[in-house]
Order: sequence, then structure tokens, then C-alpha cells
Amino acid sequence: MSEGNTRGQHQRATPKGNTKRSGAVRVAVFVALPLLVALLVVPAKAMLQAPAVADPSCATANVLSGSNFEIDVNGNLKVDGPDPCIDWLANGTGSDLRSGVLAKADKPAGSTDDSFGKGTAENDANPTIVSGSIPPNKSDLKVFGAFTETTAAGKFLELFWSRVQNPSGTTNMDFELNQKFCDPAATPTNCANNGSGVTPETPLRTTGDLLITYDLAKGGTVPTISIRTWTGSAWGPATVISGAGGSALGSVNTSTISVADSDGIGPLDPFTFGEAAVSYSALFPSGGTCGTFGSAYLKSRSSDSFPAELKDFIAPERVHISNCTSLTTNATGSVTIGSPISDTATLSGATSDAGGTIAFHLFSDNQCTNEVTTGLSPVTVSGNGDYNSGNFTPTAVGTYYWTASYSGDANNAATSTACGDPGESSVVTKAHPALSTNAAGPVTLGDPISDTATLSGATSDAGGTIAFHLFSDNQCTNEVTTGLSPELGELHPRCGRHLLLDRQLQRRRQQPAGLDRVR
Ligand SMILES: [Ca+2]
Ligand SMILES: [Ca+2]
Ligand SMILES: [Ca+2]
Repeated sequence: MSEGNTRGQHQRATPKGNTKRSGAVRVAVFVALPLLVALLVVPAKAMLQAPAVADPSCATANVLSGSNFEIDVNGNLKVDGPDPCIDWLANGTGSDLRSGVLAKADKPAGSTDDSFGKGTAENDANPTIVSGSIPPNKSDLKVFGAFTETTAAGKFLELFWSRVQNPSGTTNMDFELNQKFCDPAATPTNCANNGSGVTPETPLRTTGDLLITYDLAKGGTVPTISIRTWTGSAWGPATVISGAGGSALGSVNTSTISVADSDGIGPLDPFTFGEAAVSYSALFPSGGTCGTFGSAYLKSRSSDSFPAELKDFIAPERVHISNCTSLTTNATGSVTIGSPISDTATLSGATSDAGGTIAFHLFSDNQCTNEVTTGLSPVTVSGNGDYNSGNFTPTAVGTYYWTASYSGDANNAATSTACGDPGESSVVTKAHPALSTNAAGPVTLGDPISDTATLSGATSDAGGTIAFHLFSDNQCTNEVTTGLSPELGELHPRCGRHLLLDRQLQRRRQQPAGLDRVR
């Protein structure tokens, strides 16, 4: 659990924003934000999971193609359009933040507010953190938000920033997505060096981390959304992803947002709230392996210039932003030879209209090197759910090992199960056939006797022999030497799997008829 999410430990801020801190809590909480507080105590891992949204798509004007999330021309948090339109709030005026929305408040403006200092710029891998250097005007951040949305058309990341007031000049907000999350107590090696004597807050960057920049010109109402990738030592060049046909869309509020229209985050003056939707196609380029970001945070930059110094930031929050799909499998456990086995794969994390196929492979060894020819075809995928391989009937006993591979498609990464995964072996055991017998008799002394054994429950190609023994007493202790040989089995054409064996046998003259014992 990330810091600041522990129920009951929040300290109420004074109206001027001075927040007492308990040892484990570093999230500032506004007096007017009871509902936001409630959301902040939800375990971060559960926060960024959006339910699938069915067609048709949101009919309001300003949504990113494929998304149903309102990036209103005049940015706001309430739902304006009809279902299936969504926004930061669950519904219209007066409603709470939508389930799954991450809303992280900054420390209150003033002497305790953490910010970047000493000329720290975006390309500094170890940004310097200072306290109290942000005057409550330009760049003083308030709350940032994140939400992940899955629709039939794909997955989207929505982001918002809010600030204390509207300064003159440009608006430059940077959202950083990191693979690592910095928890100084639990995972200090995930943390950057934020300065001597400073408890680190920002994560160590990993190649492939992303910076989503929101740049609004002075007097502008439509921000430019760009994306940069961490190369290992610096941010790579900016790629503009907004604009016509783009994979991102942003907006800013041009009128006041009331308390009731913001679940208490407001009131927000014009130009103090900005929102953006970004397609996963911009976050996770196709053709690569799937990826996951575990940390997100917001910072304000002092000007349009990318190397300009950074100002305020809202400490990173744990998130789960991923295009990875996952397959779990459950194979037939144990069967008797002659019965079919199959595997069922459960696809999750994919878009609701996920296509592609799942191929099932069967191996006769636990290293999955000897593949068994099953003749099974790949199964066509239609969204998340269970997919069965179809039946295959092994012809030899033993333990069999399944693997399943999802091909992926344009919106969903490929994934496979590993050899030896739990629930991925099927044991094929020997058949347990039964014998029943029917001895001939009674006969007249001098006539032959015989026994007929009926074998059932064996495989159709059962081999081996059946041996007949004859005794002269009802305890079967005195065996009679018959000279009979064990019989090789052969299939009786009229009796299916039942094997009929006949053998002429000379009956002992002194034994009463009908007491032949055969086993
Ligand atoms: Ca909106
Ligand atoms: Ca709206
Ligand atoms: Ca701050």
C-alpha cells in the first residue's frame, strides 16, 4: 500500500492549508474534500481498473476516438452526455468521483509544500526536492488525477491537473509515468536521490519511462499533448500526440467549476483545471512486449521551454497502467486412458473486443520438448473469458503438459503460459478392467468342462493374457493340473470390448458336476 492511503490517519488541514503530519502520512487533505479522502484510502492497486464499456460510444463532441471519457471543450469533471459517456465524477452535479479514479492532493500551499528547486529541470535524473519555495500563485499544484478506461475499441489513460490559481503566461504540466515506484522504506533502491538529507519521493527512472506534457499557450484553450521517452540518461524528443487524428486529446476549464461539480476539489477558477485522454497506442507502441507503469506524478514547469526549471510537484502515487494481457489455465486433471483431456485458458486484461487466437500445445515431458500431435486448432478469441482447447484422447498413459499462447491483436499484447504452470498437467492412468467368469456344467462324467472369462473396461487394443486355474476344493487350495496355457486376448467381433475365451478342459471324473472352480 502506498503512503497516504491508510484509512484513519489523515490529518485535517486548516482553512489556510496547514496540515499536520503523522509519521506515515504525507498526503495533504482539504477540509472540503471528504469524498476525495475516501477515495484516497482505496488501495492504490485497485484504483486504476475501469470496467469495460459497451458500444455505442459517447456521443458528446469532445472525446478521443474510441474513448467514452468527456474531455469537455470547457474542461470539467461532471458527466454531461448520455450513457455511455463518463467523466471524473460518476454522474452529474453533486455526484462522487467515479470508482477507480485516483485523485492525489498535494501538500498544502505554503511552507510545507514540497517542490523542485535549485534549478532542477526535466532531464535531471535526480531532481532536487525543497520545501516552501512555491509561492501560492504560479505553478502551485492542488490535485492530480488518473483513470484507466477500457472500451471495445481500446484502452485509454485519462489525466487531470488542478492548481491553486490562474497565473499569467503559459501553462506547462508534465505527467511522469515510471515503471518503478519509490517507497523509501520498502524499496529504497527504486528511489532517486532527491538531495542530501531529503527523504526521496521520486522514482529512479527506467529506460522506457514516459513523460506526457500538457502545454497551453498564453490565452489558449486547446493544449498540445506530447510524449517523451526516457532513454536511460535523458528524455528523448517530444512527439506531439494531440491534434487531428491524434492519440491524445486535452482541454482546460474556461469557466469556474463549483464544489458540487468537482466532488469537493473545487471551486476551481477558470484555467485551473486541465484534463487529457491518451490512447494506450501512444503509451505502448505496437510490436513490442507489453509494459506496465507502477508510478505516476504531476509537476509544473516554469515555461514552454523543456529545459526550463521545474516548480511544484505532487508526489508520485502507485498506479497500475498496463497493456499486458494475462492467461491462466486449468487443464483436465486425471483421466483413465481412453478418455479425453482438454485445457481451458482464461484471458484477462484484454479489451472487450479482443481478437486473435489462443493456441494450445500438449507435451509428453515436463520440459515441454516432446510435443504431442493433437490435431487441435487455435481457438478464436472474442474478448476476455474462458477458451477451451477441445478434446484430445491420448493413446498412452503418463503425465501430459499443456501450454497456451494468446496471439494478441492491435490493442492487446500477446501472452503465453509457461511449461509446468500450476493446473497445466493432465495425468492419464491405466484402465482398470474387470473379469467375470461363467464355467460350463454340469456335464456327464467323461465330457469336457471349460470356463469363459469376460473382460470389460479395458482399452480396445488391450493385450496381455488371461490364465485359468482349476481346483478340486472350494477353498481353491488343491490345484488341478490342466495343462492349459494362458490365453492371448482377441476381440470378440460381436461383443465390443468384451473378450471371450473358450478352452476345452477334461473334467476330472471324481468331481461332482457343477463344482468346477475357476478364477
Ligand atoms: Ca471532463
Ligand atoms: Ca463533462
Ligand atoms: Ca508539492
